[in-house]
Amino acid sequence: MSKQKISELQTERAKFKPVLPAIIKNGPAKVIPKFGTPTKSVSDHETVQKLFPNTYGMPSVRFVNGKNSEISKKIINVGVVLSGGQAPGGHNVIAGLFDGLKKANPKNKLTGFLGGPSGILEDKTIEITAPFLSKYRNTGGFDIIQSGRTKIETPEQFEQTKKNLLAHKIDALVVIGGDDSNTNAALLAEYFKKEKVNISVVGVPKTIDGDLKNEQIEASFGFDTATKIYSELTGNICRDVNSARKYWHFIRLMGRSASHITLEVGLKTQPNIVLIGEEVLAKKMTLSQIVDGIVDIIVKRAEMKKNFGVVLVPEGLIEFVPEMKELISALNDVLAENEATLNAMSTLEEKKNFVCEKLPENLAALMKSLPDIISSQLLIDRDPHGNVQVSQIETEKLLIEMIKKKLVELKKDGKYGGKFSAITHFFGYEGRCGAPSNFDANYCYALGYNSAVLSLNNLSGYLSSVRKLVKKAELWECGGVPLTMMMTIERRKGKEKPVIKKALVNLNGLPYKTLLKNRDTWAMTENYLYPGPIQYFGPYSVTDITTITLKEEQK
Ligand code: FBP
Repeated sequence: MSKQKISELQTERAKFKPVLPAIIKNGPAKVIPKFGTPTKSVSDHETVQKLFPNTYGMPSVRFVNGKNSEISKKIINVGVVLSGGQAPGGHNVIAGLFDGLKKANPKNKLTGFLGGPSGILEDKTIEITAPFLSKYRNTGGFDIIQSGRTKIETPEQFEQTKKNLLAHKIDALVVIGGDDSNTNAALLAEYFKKEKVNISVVGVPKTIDGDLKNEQIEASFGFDTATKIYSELTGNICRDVNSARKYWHFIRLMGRSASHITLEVGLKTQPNIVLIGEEVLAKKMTLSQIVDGIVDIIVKRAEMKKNFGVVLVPEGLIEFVPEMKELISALNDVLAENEATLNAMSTLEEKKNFVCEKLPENLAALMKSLPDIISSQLLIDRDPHGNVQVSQIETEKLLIEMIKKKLVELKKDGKYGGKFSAITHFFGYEGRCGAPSNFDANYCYALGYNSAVLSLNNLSGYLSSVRKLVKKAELWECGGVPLTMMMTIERRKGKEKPVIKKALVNLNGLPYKTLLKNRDTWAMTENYLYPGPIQYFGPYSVTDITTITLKEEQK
Protein backbone atom coordinates (compact mmCIF):
# COMPACT_ATOMS: atom_id res chain seq x y z
CA MET A 1 0.00 0.00 0.00
CA SER A 2 1.40 3.43 -0.88
CA LYS A 3 2.13 5.85 1.96
CA GLN A 4 -0.54 8.51 2.43
CA LYS A 5 0.63 11.89 1.20
CA ILE A 6 0.65 14.72 3.69
CA SER A 7 0.91 18.47 3.12
CA GLU A 8 4.12 20.48 3.49
CA LEU A 9 2.77 22.17 6.61
CA GLN A 10 1.82 18.82 8.16
CA THR A 11 5.35 17.55 7.52
CA GLU A 12 6.87 20.50 9.38
CA ARG A 13 4.19 20.50 12.06
CA ALA A 14 4.82 16.81 12.84
CA LYS A 15 8.22 17.90 14.19
CA PHE A 16 6.68 20.26 16.75
CA LYS A 17 7.37 19.15 20.32
CA PRO A 18 4.67 20.41 22.67
CA VAL A 19 6.00 22.10 25.80
CA LEU A 20 4.95 20.33 28.99
CA PRO A 21 4.36 22.23 32.24
CA ALA A 22 7.50 21.86 34.38
CA ILE A 23 5.53 20.25 37.21
CA ILE A 24 4.63 17.12 35.21
CA LYS A 25 7.44 17.03 32.68
CA ASN A 26 9.51 14.50 34.65
CA GLY A 27 6.70 12.00 34.48
CA PRO A 28 3.68 10.86 36.50
CA ALA A 29 5.85 9.17 39.16
CA LYS A 30 7.46 12.49 40.08
CA VAL A 31 4.30 14.20 41.33
CA ILE A 32 1.85 13.59 44.14
CA PRO A 33 -1.69 14.92 44.52
CA LYS A 34 -2.28 17.69 47.02
CA PHE A 35 -5.94 17.75 48.02
CA GLY A 36 -7.94 20.87 48.80
CA THR A 37 -11.05 21.11 50.95
CA PRO A 38 -14.39 19.39 50.16
CA THR A 39 -16.33 21.00 47.32
CA LYS A 40 -19.99 21.80 46.57
CA SER A 41 -21.95 21.90 43.33
CA VAL A 42 -22.52 25.37 41.83
CA SER A 43 -26.20 25.20 42.79
CA ASP A 44 -28.96 22.77 43.78
CA HIS A 45 -26.56 21.24 46.35
CA GLU A 46 -29.00 18.83 47.94
CA THR A 47 -30.43 17.49 44.69
CA VAL A 48 -26.98 17.04 43.14
CA GLN A 49 -25.68 15.38 46.33
CA LYS A 50 -28.61 12.94 46.28
CA LEU A 51 -27.87 12.05 42.65
CA PHE A 52 -24.13 11.61 43.29
CA PRO A 53 -23.93 10.09 46.80
CA ASN A 54 -20.55 8.47 46.11
CA THR A 55 -18.71 11.22 44.29
CA TYR A 56 -20.23 14.45 45.59
CA GLY A 57 -18.05 16.80 47.60
CA MET A 58 -14.61 15.41 46.63
CA PRO A 59 -11.77 17.92 47.07
CA SER A 60 -9.99 19.47 44.12
CA VAL A 61 -6.46 18.27 43.44
CA ARG A 62 -3.23 19.97 42.47
CA PHE A 63 -0.11 18.04 41.50
CA VAL A 64 3.03 19.00 43.38
CA ASN A 65 6.58 17.67 43.32
CA GLY A 66 6.95 14.34 45.09
CA LYS A 67 7.81 10.72 44.52
CA ASN A 68 5.29 7.96 43.95
CA SER A 69 7.17 4.80 43.02
CA GLU A 70 3.92 2.76 43.02
CA ILE A 71 2.97 4.54 39.78
CA SER A 72 5.85 2.99 37.82
CA LYS A 73 5.29 -0.45 39.32
CA LYS A 74 1.69 -0.88 38.26
CA ILE A 75 0.51 -1.62 34.73
CA ILE A 76 -2.75 -0.04 33.69
CA ASN A 77 -5.08 -0.15 30.70
CA VAL A 78 -6.73 3.14 29.83
CA GLY A 79 -9.64 3.65 27.44
CA VAL A 80 -10.16 6.93 25.64
CA VAL A 81 -13.20 8.31 23.85
CA LEU A 82 -13.79 11.54 21.91
CA SER A 83 -17.28 12.81 22.52
CA GLY A 84 -19.40 15.53 20.86
CA GLY A 85 -18.34 18.17 18.36
CA GLN A 86 -14.81 18.30 17.02
CA ALA A 87 -12.33 20.80 18.49
CA PRO A 88 -8.76 21.49 17.35
CA GLY A 89 -6.19 19.67 19.48
CA GLY A 90 -8.05 16.45 20.29
CA HIS A 91 -5.26 14.39 18.74
CA ASN A 92 -2.73 16.04 21.02
CA VAL A 93 -4.82 15.17 24.09
CA ILE A 94 -4.51 11.54 23.04
CA ALA A 95 -0.79 11.99 22.33
CA GLY A 96 -0.23 13.52 25.80
CA LEU A 97 -2.26 10.76 27.46
CA PHE A 98 -0.30 8.09 25.57
CA ASP A 99 3.09 9.63 26.37
CA GLY A 100 2.19 10.11 30.05
CA LEU A 101 1.12 6.49 30.37
CA LYS A 102 4.22 5.15 28.58
CA LYS A 103 6.53 7.39 30.61
CA ALA A 104 5.07 5.87 33.81
CA ASN A 105 5.45 2.34 32.53
CA PRO A 106 6.04 1.30 28.89
CA LYS A 107 3.71 -1.66 29.51
CA ASN A 108 0.70 0.59 30.11
CA LYS A 109 -1.84 0.32 27.31
CA LEU A 110 -4.17 2.82 25.63
CA THR A 111 -7.36 1.67 23.87
CA GLY A 112 -9.43 4.02 21.74
CA PHE A 113 -13.20 3.58 21.54
CA LEU A 114 -14.33 4.32 18.00
CA GLY A 115 -16.99 6.82 16.96
CA GLY A 116 -17.72 8.37 20.36
CA PRO A 117 -19.58 6.80 23.30
CA SER A 118 -21.39 4.44 20.90
CA GLY A 119 -17.99 2.77 20.43
CA ILE A 120 -18.08 1.80 24.12
CA LEU A 121 -21.61 0.40 23.86
CA GLU A 122 -20.91 -1.45 20.63
CA ASP A 123 -17.41 -2.47 21.73
CA LYS A 124 -15.58 -0.96 18.76
CA THR A 125 -11.97 -0.45 19.73
CA ILE A 126 -8.47 0.09 18.45
CA GLU A 127 -5.20 -0.14 20.33
CA ILE A 128 -3.32 3.14 20.16
CA THR A 129 0.32 2.45 19.47
CA ALA A 130 3.27 4.78 18.86
CA PRO A 131 3.45 4.27 15.07
CA PHE A 132 -0.33 4.64 14.71
CA LEU A 133 -0.34 7.82 16.76
CA SER A 134 2.66 9.40 15.06
CA LYS A 135 0.74 10.65 12.01
CA TYR A 136 -1.84 12.41 14.17
CA ARG A 137 0.43 14.46 16.44
CA ASN A 138 -0.20 18.23 16.19
CA THR A 139 -2.94 17.75 13.60
CA GLY A 140 -6.55 18.95 13.74
CA GLY A 141 -9.60 16.72 13.66
CA PHE A 142 -10.88 13.78 15.67
CA ASP A 143 -10.33 11.28 12.87
CA ILE A 144 -7.87 9.19 14.88
CA ILE A 145 -10.82 7.41 16.56
CA GLN A 146 -13.71 9.68 15.38
CA SER A 147 -16.36 11.18 17.60
CA GLY A 148 -20.11 10.94 18.23
CA ARG A 149 -22.90 12.37 20.34
CA THR A 150 -24.47 9.19 21.76
CA LYS A 151 -25.49 9.65 25.37
CA ILE A 152 -25.05 6.74 27.76
CA GLU A 153 -28.24 7.07 29.76
CA THR A 154 -30.38 3.97 30.23
CA PRO A 155 -29.62 1.40 32.98
CA GLU A 156 -28.95 -1.14 30.21
CA GLN A 157 -26.40 1.20 28.59
CA PHE A 158 -24.60 1.71 31.92
CA GLU A 159 -24.53 -2.05 32.42
CA GLN A 160 -23.23 -2.58 28.88
CA THR A 161 -20.52 0.04 29.43
CA LYS A 162 -19.39 -1.72 32.60
CA LYS A 163 -19.40 -5.10 30.85
CA ASN A 164 -17.37 -3.90 27.86
CA LEU A 165 -14.83 -1.96 29.91
CA LEU A 166 -14.33 -4.93 32.24
CA ALA A 167 -13.92 -7.24 29.24
CA HIS A 168 -11.03 -5.04 28.08
CA LYS A 169 -9.65 -4.89 31.65
CA ILE A 170 -9.86 -1.11 31.52
CA ASP A 171 -8.66 0.64 34.71
CA ALA A 172 -9.53 4.18 33.67
CA LEU A 173 -11.68 5.81 31.01
CA VAL A 174 -10.74 9.26 29.69
CA VAL A 175 -13.71 11.13 28.22
CA ILE A 176 -12.70 14.05 26.01
CA GLY A 177 -15.84 16.15 25.75
CA GLY A 178 -17.89 19.26 26.42
CA ASP A 179 -20.37 19.97 29.20
CA ASP A 180 -22.84 17.25 28.20
CA SER A 181 -20.18 14.59 27.64
CA ASN A 182 -18.53 15.39 30.95
CA THR A 183 -21.92 15.24 32.68
CA ASN A 184 -22.06 11.72 31.25
CA ALA A 185 -18.54 11.11 32.59
CA ALA A 186 -19.67 12.21 36.06
CA LEU A 187 -22.65 9.83 35.93
CA LEU A 188 -20.37 6.97 34.87
CA ALA A 189 -17.89 7.71 37.68
CA GLU A 190 -20.77 7.66 40.16
CA TYR A 191 -22.15 4.44 38.71
CA PHE A 192 -18.80 2.63 38.91
CA LYS A 193 -18.31 3.73 42.54
CA LYS A 194 -21.83 2.55 43.39
CA GLU A 195 -21.21 -0.79 41.67
CA LYS A 196 -17.81 -1.07 43.40
CA VAL A 197 -16.12 -1.40 40.04
CA ASN A 198 -12.56 -0.08 40.14
CA ILE A 199 -12.60 1.96 36.92
CA SER A 200 -11.76 5.65 37.20
CA VAL A 201 -13.40 8.14 34.89
CA VAL A 202 -11.49 11.28 33.99
CA GLY A 203 -12.82 14.13 31.82
CA VAL A 204 -10.97 16.55 29.54
CA PRO A 205 -12.56 19.97 28.83
CA LYS A 206 -13.20 20.21 25.10
CA THR A 207 -15.37 22.55 23.06
CA ILE A 208 -14.77 25.34 20.59
CA ASP A 209 -17.76 27.08 22.18
CA GLY A 210 -15.62 28.10 25.17
CA ASP A 211 -18.50 27.58 27.60
CA LEU A 212 -16.95 24.80 29.67
CA LYS A 213 -15.02 27.02 32.03
CA ASN A 214 -15.23 28.29 35.57
CA GLU A 215 -12.96 29.34 38.44
CA GLN A 216 -10.95 26.13 38.04
CA ILE A 217 -11.08 25.58 34.28
CA GLU A 218 -9.79 28.68 32.51
CA ALA A 219 -10.57 27.57 28.97
CA SER A 220 -11.82 24.59 27.02
CA PHE A 221 -9.45 23.41 24.34
CA GLY A 222 -10.13 24.27 20.70
CA PHE A 223 -11.57 27.74 21.41
CA ASP A 224 -8.20 29.36 20.70
CA THR A 225 -7.68 27.78 17.27
CA ALA A 226 -11.31 27.94 16.12
CA THR A 227 -11.67 31.63 16.98
CA LYS A 228 -8.38 32.37 15.24
CA ILE A 229 -9.69 30.71 12.08
CA TYR A 230 -13.04 32.53 12.24
CA SER A 231 -11.21 35.80 12.92
CA GLU A 232 -9.04 35.31 9.87
CA LEU A 233 -12.13 34.69 7.71
CA THR A 234 -14.08 37.56 9.26
CA GLY A 235 -11.11 39.92 8.84
CA ASN A 236 -10.92 38.92 5.19
CA ILE A 237 -14.60 39.73 4.75
CA CYS A 238 -14.15 43.10 6.49
CA ARG A 239 -11.40 43.89 4.00
CA ASP A 240 -13.60 42.81 1.08
CA VAL A 241 -16.44 44.94 2.42
CA ASN A 242 -14.15 47.91 2.73
CA SER A 243 -12.90 47.38 -0.82
CA ALA A 244 -16.18 46.78 -2.66
CA ARG A 245 -18.37 48.92 -0.38
CA LYS A 246 -21.65 47.46 -1.61
CA TYR A 247 -22.76 44.62 0.66
CA TRP A 248 -23.83 44.02 4.21
CA HIS A 249 -22.33 40.71 5.31
CA PHE A 250 -24.13 38.78 8.05
CA ILE A 251 -21.82 36.20 9.61
CA ARG A 252 -23.33 33.63 11.95
CA LEU A 253 -20.74 32.06 14.18
CA MET A 254 -20.89 28.73 15.99
CA GLY A 255 -21.41 28.56 19.71
CA ARG A 256 -24.48 26.54 20.52
CA SER A 257 -25.41 28.56 23.53
CA ALA A 258 -22.88 31.07 24.82
CA SER A 259 -21.64 33.92 22.58
CA HIS A 260 -17.95 33.60 23.56
CA ILE A 261 -16.87 32.83 19.98
CA THR A 262 -18.70 35.84 18.57
CA LEU A 263 -17.32 38.11 21.29
CA GLU A 264 -13.74 36.93 20.72
CA VAL A 265 -14.03 37.27 16.92
CA GLY A 266 -15.64 40.69 17.40
CA LEU A 267 -12.78 41.89 19.57
CA LYS A 268 -10.21 40.52 17.13
CA THR A 269 -11.75 42.06 14.00
CA GLN A 270 -13.82 45.07 15.16
CA PRO A 271 -16.75 44.78 12.73
CA ASN A 272 -19.70 47.20 12.67
CA ILE A 273 -22.16 45.14 14.68
CA VAL A 274 -21.54 42.34 17.19
CA LEU A 275 -24.68 40.78 18.68
CA ILE A 276 -24.28 39.06 22.04
CA GLY A 277 -26.99 36.60 23.09
CA GLU A 278 -26.43 37.11 26.81
CA GLU A 279 -27.04 40.86 26.43
CA VAL A 280 -30.27 40.15 24.55
CA LEU A 281 -31.39 37.93 27.41
CA ALA A 282 -30.39 40.40 30.13
CA LYS A 283 -32.25 43.23 28.40
CA LYS A 284 -35.14 40.90 27.55
CA MET A 285 -34.93 42.12 23.96
CA THR A 286 -37.53 40.99 21.45
CA LEU A 287 -36.58 39.99 17.92
CA SER A 288 -37.97 43.25 16.62
CA GLN A 289 -35.90 45.29 19.11
CA ILE A 290 -32.75 43.51 17.90
CA VAL A 291 -33.75 44.30 14.33
CA ASP A 292 -34.44 47.96 15.21
CA GLY A 293 -30.92 48.26 16.64
CA ILE A 294 -29.35 46.89 13.44
CA VAL A 295 -31.61 49.00 11.21
CA ASP A 296 -30.64 52.14 13.11
CA ILE A 297 -26.97 51.54 12.23
CA ILE A 298 -27.77 50.64 8.61
CA VAL A 299 -29.72 53.90 8.22
CA LYS A 300 -27.02 56.03 9.84
CA ARG A 301 -24.30 54.48 7.71
CA ALA A 302 -26.45 54.96 4.61
CA GLU A 303 -26.66 58.68 5.44
CA MET A 304 -22.84 58.67 5.20
CA LYS A 305 -23.14 56.86 1.84
CA LYS A 306 -21.89 53.68 3.52
CA ASN A 307 -24.26 51.00 2.28
CA PHE A 308 -22.02 48.28 3.57
CA GLY A 309 -20.93 46.68 6.80
CA VAL A 310 -20.32 43.47 8.73
CA VAL A 311 -22.62 41.98 11.37
CA LEU A 312 -21.69 39.09 13.66
CA VAL A 313 -24.54 36.88 14.84
CA PRO A 314 -23.94 34.19 17.48
CA GLU A 315 -25.70 30.98 16.46
CA GLY A 316 -27.21 30.69 19.94
CA LEU A 317 -28.86 34.13 19.64
CA ILE A 318 -32.27 32.70 18.87
CA GLU A 319 -32.43 30.86 22.20
CA PHE A 320 -31.65 34.05 24.13
CA VAL A 321 -34.58 36.05 22.74
CA PRO A 322 -37.11 35.56 25.57
CA GLU A 323 -40.12 34.85 23.32
CA MET A 324 -38.05 32.39 21.22
CA LYS A 325 -36.57 30.79 24.34
CA GLU A 326 -40.08 30.18 25.61
CA LEU A 327 -41.12 28.77 22.24
CA ILE A 328 -38.07 26.48 21.97
CA SER A 329 -38.51 25.21 25.50
CA ALA A 330 -42.20 24.45 24.88
CA LEU A 331 -41.29 22.81 21.56
CA ASN A 332 -38.66 20.66 23.31
CA ASP A 333 -41.35 19.31 25.63
CA VAL A 334 -43.90 18.75 22.84
CA LEU A 335 -41.30 16.99 20.67
CA ALA A 336 -40.11 14.80 23.56
CA GLU A 337 -43.65 13.85 24.59
CA ASN A 338 -44.86 13.08 21.06
CA GLU A 339 -41.78 11.55 19.48
CA ALA A 340 -43.50 8.47 18.05
CA THR A 341 -46.51 10.36 16.65
CA LEU A 342 -44.28 12.96 15.01
CA ASN A 343 -41.93 10.35 13.57
CA ALA A 344 -44.90 8.73 11.88
CA MET A 345 -45.82 11.99 10.08
CA SER A 346 -44.36 12.38 6.63
CA THR A 347 -44.61 16.11 5.91
CA LEU A 348 -43.27 19.10 7.79
CA GLU A 349 -46.58 20.86 7.30
CA GLU A 350 -48.34 18.05 9.14
CA LYS A 351 -45.79 18.19 11.98
CA LYS A 352 -46.05 21.96 12.25
CA ASN A 353 -49.85 21.87 12.47
CA PHE A 354 -49.73 19.10 15.06
CA VAL A 355 -47.16 20.94 17.18
CA CYS A 356 -49.00 24.26 16.95
CA GLU A 357 -52.14 22.60 18.31
CA LYS A 358 -50.20 21.46 21.38
CA LEU A 359 -48.59 24.84 22.05
CA PRO A 360 -50.17 27.60 24.16
CA GLU A 361 -51.98 30.12 21.96
CA ASN A 362 -49.34 32.90 22.10
CA LEU A 363 -46.51 30.49 21.20
CA ALA A 364 -48.50 28.88 18.40
CA ALA A 365 -49.08 32.37 16.98
CA LEU A 366 -45.35 33.13 17.20
CA MET A 367 -44.50 29.83 15.51
CA LYS A 368 -46.93 30.61 12.68
CA SER A 369 -45.54 34.14 12.26
CA LEU A 370 -42.01 32.85 11.58
CA PRO A 371 -40.81 32.36 8.01
CA ASP A 372 -41.38 28.75 6.94
CA ILE A 373 -37.68 28.00 6.73
CA ILE A 374 -37.14 28.98 10.37
CA SER A 375 -40.20 27.25 11.83
CA SER A 376 -39.18 24.07 10.00
CA GLN A 377 -35.63 24.33 11.30
CA LEU A 378 -36.99 24.67 14.85
CA LEU A 379 -38.57 21.24 14.47
CA ILE A 380 -35.37 19.42 13.55
CA ASP A 381 -34.63 16.53 15.96
CA ARG A 382 -32.92 17.50 19.22
CA ASP A 383 -29.45 16.09 19.83
CA PRO A 384 -29.14 13.06 22.15
CA HIS A 385 -28.69 15.44 25.11
CA GLY A 386 -31.99 17.21 24.33
CA ASN A 387 -30.47 20.40 22.85
CA VAL A 388 -32.04 22.19 19.90
CA GLN A 389 -29.54 22.04 16.99
CA VAL A 390 -28.96 25.77 16.55
CA SER A 391 -26.29 25.16 13.93
CA GLN A 392 -29.18 24.21 11.62
CA ILE A 393 -31.21 27.37 12.27
CA GLU A 394 -30.42 30.23 9.90
CA THR A 395 -31.04 33.10 12.32
CA GLU A 396 -29.13 35.50 10.07
CA LYS A 397 -31.73 34.93 7.32
CA LEU A 398 -34.55 35.62 9.75
CA LEU A 399 -32.88 38.89 10.76
CA ILE A 400 -32.30 39.93 7.13
CA GLU A 401 -35.91 39.26 6.21
CA MET A 402 -37.12 41.40 9.13
CA ILE A 403 -34.56 44.13 8.37
CA LYS A 404 -35.69 44.31 4.73
CA LYS A 405 -39.32 44.77 5.78
CA LYS A 406 -38.37 47.53 8.19
CA LEU A 407 -36.23 49.34 5.60
CA VAL A 408 -39.09 49.27 3.06
CA GLU A 409 -41.32 50.98 5.65
CA LEU A 410 -38.66 53.58 6.42
CA LYS A 411 -38.11 54.23 2.73
CA LYS A 412 -41.85 54.81 2.27
CA ASP A 413 -41.74 57.34 5.12
CA GLY A 414 -38.72 59.05 3.55
CA LYS A 415 -36.47 58.08 6.48
CA TYR A 416 -34.07 55.86 4.54
CA GLY A 417 -32.50 56.45 1.17
CA GLY A 418 -29.85 53.74 1.04
CA LYS A 419 -29.48 50.41 -0.70
CA PHE A 420 -29.44 47.19 1.30
CA SER A 421 -27.87 44.15 -0.26
CA ALA A 422 -27.09 41.33 2.17
CA ILE A 423 -24.85 38.28 1.97
CA THR A 424 -24.89 35.51 4.57
CA HIS A 425 -22.17 33.24 5.95
CA PHE A 426 -22.02 30.58 8.61
CA PHE A 427 -18.61 29.85 10.10
CA GLY A 428 -18.58 26.77 12.26
CA TYR A 429 -17.39 23.56 10.69
CA GLU A 430 -14.55 25.50 9.01
CA GLY A 431 -12.83 25.97 12.36
CA ARG A 432 -13.52 22.83 14.34
CA CYS A 433 -10.82 20.66 12.77
CA GLY A 434 -8.19 23.27 12.03
CA ALA A 435 -4.55 22.44 12.77
CA PRO A 436 -4.15 23.43 16.44
CA SER A 437 -2.40 26.70 17.19
CA ASN A 438 0.74 26.47 19.33
CA PHE A 439 -1.41 27.32 22.32
CA ASP A 440 -3.89 24.51 21.68
CA ALA A 441 -1.13 22.07 20.68
CA ASN A 442 0.60 22.66 24.05
CA TYR A 443 -2.58 22.96 26.13
CA CYS A 444 -4.10 19.77 24.71
CA TYR A 445 -0.90 17.80 25.16
CA ALA A 446 -0.70 18.99 28.79
CA LEU A 447 -4.39 18.18 29.41
CA GLY A 448 -3.86 14.66 28.02
CA TYR A 449 -0.64 14.07 29.97
CA ASN A 450 -2.34 15.36 33.10
CA SER A 451 -5.28 13.00 32.53
CA ALA A 452 -2.75 10.14 32.53
CA VAL A 453 -1.48 11.37 35.92
CA LEU A 454 -5.06 11.52 37.27
CA SER A 455 -5.78 8.01 35.96
CA LEU A 456 -2.56 6.59 37.43
CA ASN A 457 -3.51 8.09 40.79
CA ASN A 458 -6.87 6.33 40.55
CA LEU A 459 -8.70 9.64 40.80
CA SER A 460 -12.22 9.22 39.46
CA GLY A 461 -14.89 11.83 38.68
CA TYR A 462 -12.30 14.54 37.97
CA LEU A 463 -11.87 16.91 35.05
CA SER A 464 -8.27 17.39 33.92
CA SER A 465 -7.31 20.92 34.87
CA VAL A 466 -4.34 22.90 33.56
CA ARG A 467 -4.22 26.48 34.86
CA LYS A 468 -2.40 29.81 34.70
CA LEU A 469 -2.78 29.66 30.95
CA VAL A 470 -1.71 33.24 30.22
CA LYS A 471 1.77 32.33 31.46
CA LYS A 472 4.26 30.35 29.38
CA ALA A 473 3.43 26.64 29.12
CA GLU A 474 6.34 25.65 31.41
CA LEU A 475 4.63 27.54 34.26
CA TRP A 476 1.16 26.04 33.93
CA GLU A 477 -0.31 24.31 37.01
CA CYS A 478 -1.85 20.85 36.80
CA GLY A 479 -4.49 18.99 38.76
CA GLY A 480 -8.11 17.93 38.75
CA VAL A 481 -11.51 19.44 39.49
CA PRO A 482 -14.37 17.24 40.77
CA LEU A 483 -17.04 17.06 38.07
CA THR A 484 -19.85 17.33 40.64
CA MET A 485 -18.48 20.74 41.62
CA MET A 486 -19.66 22.14 38.26
CA MET A 487 -23.13 20.63 38.39
CA THR A 488 -26.53 22.23 38.44
CA ILE A 489 -30.05 21.02 37.62
CA GLU A 490 -31.65 21.86 34.25
CA ARG A 491 -34.71 20.83 32.29
CA ARG A 492 -33.78 18.50 29.40
CA LYS A 493 -36.13 16.50 27.17
CA GLY A 494 -38.95 17.55 29.46
CA LYS A 495 -37.25 16.32 32.68
CA GLU A 496 -35.07 17.81 35.46
CA LYS A 497 -31.51 16.56 34.93
CA PRO A 498 -28.09 17.15 36.50
CA VAL A 499 -25.82 18.96 34.03
CA ILE A 500 -22.48 20.76 34.09
CA LYS A 501 -23.28 24.46 34.22
CA LYS A 502 -22.48 26.28 30.98
CA ALA A 503 -20.40 29.43 31.33
CA LEU A 504 -22.19 32.22 29.48
CA VAL A 505 -20.60 35.55 28.53
CA ASN A 506 -20.20 37.55 31.74
CA LEU A 507 -21.74 40.96 31.14
CA ASN A 508 -19.60 42.36 33.96
CA GLY A 509 -16.44 40.83 32.54
CA LEU A 510 -13.67 42.71 30.76
CA PRO A 511 -14.08 41.10 27.30
CA TYR A 512 -17.71 42.24 27.04
CA LYS A 513 -16.92 45.63 28.56
CA THR A 514 -14.24 46.18 25.91
CA LEU A 515 -16.85 45.55 23.24
CA LEU A 516 -19.29 47.89 24.95
CA LYS A 517 -16.72 50.68 25.14
CA ASN A 518 -15.91 50.47 21.43
CA ARG A 519 -18.97 49.32 19.59
CA ASP A 520 -20.49 52.74 18.83
CA THR A 521 -17.25 53.78 17.12
CA TRP A 522 -16.95 50.49 15.25
CA ALA A 523 -20.57 50.84 14.08
CA MET A 524 -19.90 54.04 12.14
CA THR A 525 -16.28 53.56 11.06
CA GLU A 526 -14.19 50.95 9.27
CA ASN A 527 -11.83 50.31 12.18
CA TYR A 528 -11.52 46.72 11.03
CA LEU A 529 -8.62 44.58 12.19
CA TYR A 530 -7.18 41.88 9.97
CA PRO A 531 -5.70 39.12 12.19
CA GLY A 532 -4.64 36.95 9.22
CA PRO A 533 -3.99 33.19 9.39
CA ILE A 534 -2.68 31.27 12.40
CA GLN A 535 1.10 31.41 12.51
CA TYR A 536 2.93 28.26 13.51
CA PHE A 537 6.47 29.51 12.92
CA GLY A 538 8.06 32.89 13.50
CA PRO A 539 8.19 35.45 16.30
CA TYR A 540 6.61 34.49 19.65
CA SER A 541 4.38 37.58 19.45
CA VAL A 542 2.41 36.01 16.59
CA THR A 543 2.86 32.28 17.17
CA ASP A 544 1.89 32.09 20.82
CA ILE A 545 -0.74 34.76 21.35
CA THR A 546 -3.71 33.50 23.36
CA THR A 547 -7.26 34.75 22.99
CA ILE A 548 -8.31 38.24 24.04
CA THR A 549 -11.01 36.55 26.15
CA LEU A 550 -8.48 34.56 28.17
CA LYS A 551 -6.10 37.48 28.55
CA GLU A 552 -8.81 39.86 29.74
CA GLU A 553 -10.55 37.31 31.97
CA GLN A 554 -7.30 36.47 33.72
CA LYS A 555 -6.20 40.08 34.19
P1 FBP B 1 -19.62 20.49 21.56
O1 FBP B 1 -20.38 21.27 22.60
O2 FBP B 1 -19.90 19.06 21.57
O3 FBP B 1 -18.15 20.78 21.64
O4 FBP B 1 -20.06 21.00 20.12
C1 FBP B 1 -20.26 22.34 19.89
C2 FBP B 1 -20.64 22.65 18.47
O5 FBP B 1 -19.50 22.82 17.67
C3 FBP B 1 -21.54 23.88 18.44
O6 FBP B 1 -20.80 25.05 18.30
C4 FBP B 1 -22.48 23.56 17.31
O7 FBP B 1 -23.74 24.15 17.48
C5 FBP B 1 -22.62 22.08 17.38
O8 FBP B 1 -21.41 21.61 17.90
C6 FBP B 1 -22.88 21.46 16.04
O9 FBP B 1 -23.12 20.11 16.22
P2 FBP B 1 -22.95 19.00 15.13
O10 FBP B 1 -21.50 18.70 15.05
O11 FBP B 1 -23.66 17.83 15.69
O12 FBP B 1 -23.49 19.51 13.85
